[in-house]
Amino acid sequence: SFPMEKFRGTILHHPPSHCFDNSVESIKADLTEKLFSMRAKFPEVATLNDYYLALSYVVRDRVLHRWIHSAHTYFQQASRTVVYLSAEYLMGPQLGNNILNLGIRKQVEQAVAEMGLSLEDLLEQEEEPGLGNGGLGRLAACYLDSLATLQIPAFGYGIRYEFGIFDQQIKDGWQVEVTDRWLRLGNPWEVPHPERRYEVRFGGHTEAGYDAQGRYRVRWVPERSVMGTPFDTPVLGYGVGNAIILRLWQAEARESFDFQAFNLGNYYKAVDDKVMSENITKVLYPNDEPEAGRRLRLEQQYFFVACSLADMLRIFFQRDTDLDRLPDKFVVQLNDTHPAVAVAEMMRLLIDDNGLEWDRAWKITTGVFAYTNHTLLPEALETWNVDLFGKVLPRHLEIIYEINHRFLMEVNRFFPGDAGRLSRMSLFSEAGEKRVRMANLACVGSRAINGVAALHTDLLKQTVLKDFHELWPEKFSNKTNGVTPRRFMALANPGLADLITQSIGATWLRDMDRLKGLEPFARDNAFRDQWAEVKHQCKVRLAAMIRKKTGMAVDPDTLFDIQVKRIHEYKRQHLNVLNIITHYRRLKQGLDMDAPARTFIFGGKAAPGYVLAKLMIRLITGVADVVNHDPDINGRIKVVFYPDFNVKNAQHIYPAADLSEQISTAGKEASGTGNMKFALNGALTIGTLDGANVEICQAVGPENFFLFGLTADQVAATRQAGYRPCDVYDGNEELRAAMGMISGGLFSGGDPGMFAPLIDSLLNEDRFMVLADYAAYVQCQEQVGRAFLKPDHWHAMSILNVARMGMFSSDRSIAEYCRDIWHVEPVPVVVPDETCDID
Ligand code: NBG
Repeated sequence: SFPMEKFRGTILHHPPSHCFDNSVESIKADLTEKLFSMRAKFPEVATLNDYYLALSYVVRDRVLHRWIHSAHTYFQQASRTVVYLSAEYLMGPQLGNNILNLGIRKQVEQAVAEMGLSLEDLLEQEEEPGLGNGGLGRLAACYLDSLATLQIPAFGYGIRYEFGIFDQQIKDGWQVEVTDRWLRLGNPWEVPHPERRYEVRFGGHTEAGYDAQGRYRVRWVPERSVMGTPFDTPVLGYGVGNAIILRLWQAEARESFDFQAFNLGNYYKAVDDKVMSENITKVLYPNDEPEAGRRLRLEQQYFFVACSLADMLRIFFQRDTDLDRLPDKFVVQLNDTHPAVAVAEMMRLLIDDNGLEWDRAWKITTGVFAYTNHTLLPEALETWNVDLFGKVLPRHLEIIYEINHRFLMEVNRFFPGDAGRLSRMSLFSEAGEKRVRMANLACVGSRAINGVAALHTDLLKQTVLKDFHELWPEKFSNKTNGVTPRRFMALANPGLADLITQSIGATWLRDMDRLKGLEPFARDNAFRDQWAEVKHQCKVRLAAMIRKKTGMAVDPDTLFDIQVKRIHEYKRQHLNVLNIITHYRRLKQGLDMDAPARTFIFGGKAAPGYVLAKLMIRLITGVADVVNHDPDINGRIKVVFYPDFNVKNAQHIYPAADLSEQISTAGKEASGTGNMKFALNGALTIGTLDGANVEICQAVGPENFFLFGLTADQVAATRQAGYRPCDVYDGNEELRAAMGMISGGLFSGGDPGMFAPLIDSLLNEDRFMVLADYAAYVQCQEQVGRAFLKPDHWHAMSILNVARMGMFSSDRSIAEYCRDIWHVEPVPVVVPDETCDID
C-alpha cells in the first residue's frame, strides 16, 4: 500500500480561516453587507436567491483568501505543477462543499438561522455547473478536490460552456431535453480575468520559407481568430490551507462590434463575428461517448487546449527562460483524447513561435504529456476526418503528418516490414475516408499512458492499445479511479459521517484507510442499529424528494434498489427492467410472495440522438405505470424514474441505496465511479466482474458482494463461438414471457411497435449479452431478496463494505499519479493567522 504519510503534509485539524472572523455575529454582519454591496438589496426585499448569493460571497472571500496564499506560495517556490486538461468538469454545487472544507458549517448554520433562514433552503438555491456528461467529468472534479487536499500545485483547465448538460424532463414517459441555463442568475464562484485573454486562430493556410538565418520556417496564415477569457474557480483542499484553481475558457470575438459593417448599415453583419466566436463555448456536447466528428467540437477542443498551453507557458516564463526545463516544471495530463491536439499545439508553440528545432521540441513535448484512456468501446475512440481537420487546423495537420512520418520509421526499426502493424499504429486510418486517430496521437506524444481500473488497463494492453504496449511497455500503468469522501460522504451523508467519526475518530476523511477501524463494529448490535437508523433517515429523505419530483409515494421500509448513471446499452438498464418484469409476473402468479418489497429507482440522461437509450427510459416509465398501479401488486414493487440525475440530487440518492446496480457487460465499463459512491454509503452491490467492480468485490470480499454473470473472457469467448441470443430466448420460458409482455404492448398502452427496435436488437444481435446474463441476474436478485430479510447480517455486510472501501478514495488515486506519473511533491501552504496582507 502506498505510503500516504508523505502526502499528509501539515494537518490542520481546524482549517485556517482566521483572517476572517468566523464567529456567528460576524458572519451575520458580513451577510448583510454582501446583500447590500453585491445585490443592492435590503433584507425586506431580498429573495432567497439574493441570500444564497450573499452567503456565497461571504464564503468566497474566505476561499479566495486561501487561494491567494496558495498562489503566492506556489509562485515563490516555483513549484512543479500538474496541469489537468479536461473538456469536462462536473463540479456539483459549491456552497456546501466550501463551507465543509472551511470548517465553518456550525457557525454558518446558526448565523442564517438567526436571520430567519435555513441553510438547507439556501443550498437548495444553487444551480450546479453541469459542465460534463458523467463519470469522466465527475472524475476530473474529484481529482481537483484530492489535488488540493494532497497539497499538489495544480491547474484544472477546461471550457466554460454557457449551457451545460441539458436538464432532463420526463413528459408522457419520454425524455425531453431542456437547455441548461445555469448562469442565468449569476455564478458567484468564478472570477473572470479579461485582462489575461489569449488569441486562438483557426483555418487559413500555411506558407513555408526560410528566415533571415536561413532556417526553414513555416508560417500559419489563419483565416480567423477568437479570444479566450479565463474564469477562475478556486477549489479548496480539506484540512489544509491549500487551494487550487479550475480555469475555464470562454470564447469571445476579438472585436465585439464591427463598426465598418455597422456604418454601412448592416447591423446583423456587425454582430456576426461576435455570434460566431461565442458559439465555440456555447454548449457542451451531450454524448458521453463521442459521436462522429463535428467541426464545432474540434474547435472547442483546440480552443481550450490553445488557451491552456499559452497560459502554462506564460506561467513558465515567469519562473524560467529555458524551455528545455519545461518538463521539469510542468506535467500535462490529458483526460481522454479530447485534449489530444495539445501534442501538436505544443510542437507548434515550440517550433513556430519559439524557434526550436524539431528534435528539441519533440523531446520537450514528449517529456510533458501523459494520457489517460477512459474507454474500450471502439466507437468511442475519437477520430477526425482529415479534410475537416486540415480546414480547421492546417498547421497542426502538417505537424501530425511529420510526427507520424518519424514515428512510423521508429516502428519499422523495431518491427521491420510489419505492414499490418504500421497501418494499425499510424496516426491516420486509411480504410474508407482518411481520418486522424486521436488516441494514437495521445500515445505517441505522451511519456505515460494509463487506464482507470485494473481490468480496463489489462484489456487496453491486450486490445485497443496492444501495439503501443508492445512498443513501449514501460509507458503503461494502471490508476484505478477514486471518489472524494468529502463530497460523497461528509457532505452527502452527514449522519453516516458523524457515526463513523464517533466510532473511529475524524482522520478517515483525509486518510480513508482508517475506515478499516470500522470492521469490529460489524459485530456490534448497538452500532448496527445506529447504522440502520442512519440508512433509514436517508431513505426517508429520498422518499420525500421522490414525492416532490414525481408525486409518487414510496415506502422507506422497502428495499431501495438503485441504478443511476447515463443510460446506455452497455450499462444494461434493460437487464434490470427484464428482472423487474420477471419479478412482477411471478408475483402475479402468486410466486415469490416471501420476497421483500422493493422500490426500483432509476436515474440518468440519454444522449439526445441515442434512440435506443431514449427508448429504454420509455420502457422504464412504461413498466412503472403498469406495476405501480396494479392492485394485485399492492406496493410489493414500485418503479421510479428520478428525473434529471445530476451531482446535486446524486448526493441524496447514493446515501439512500440498499442495493447498487453495477450490471454492465463485463469488459465494457472502463471503471465506473458510481459503484464506489454507493458502496462508500453502505449500499451492497449487485454487479458483474467489470471495471472497478472487480477490485471492489476483492476489497470488500465476495461474501459481501452479489456477483453474477459472464466474465470479460467469457463474453469474448461466447461471442467467438457464435453467440445466438435467440437460442437463449428459446431456451428460457421466463425470458420469453418477459420480452413478450414488452412486445405485446403491455408497457406501451397497447402499442406493440413502440419497443420493437429494442426487442429486435436483443433478439438479433444483443451486442451487450443481456440475454446471456439474464438467468444469472434474476437468480442473483433472488439471493439479494433473501439476504435483505436478515437485517442484522445485511447491515453487517454494509458496515464491512464501508470499512474496506478505503482504497477507492480519490486521494489514493491522486497519490499514485503523483508517485508514478507526475513525480510531484506536496507544497504545504501556510495561511497567516491575523492578516490578509501579502505583497
Ligand atoms: C468513462 C467510463 C467510466 C469511467 C469514467 C471515468 C468516458 C469516455 N469514460 O467507466 O465510461 O468511470 O470514464 O474514468 O466517459
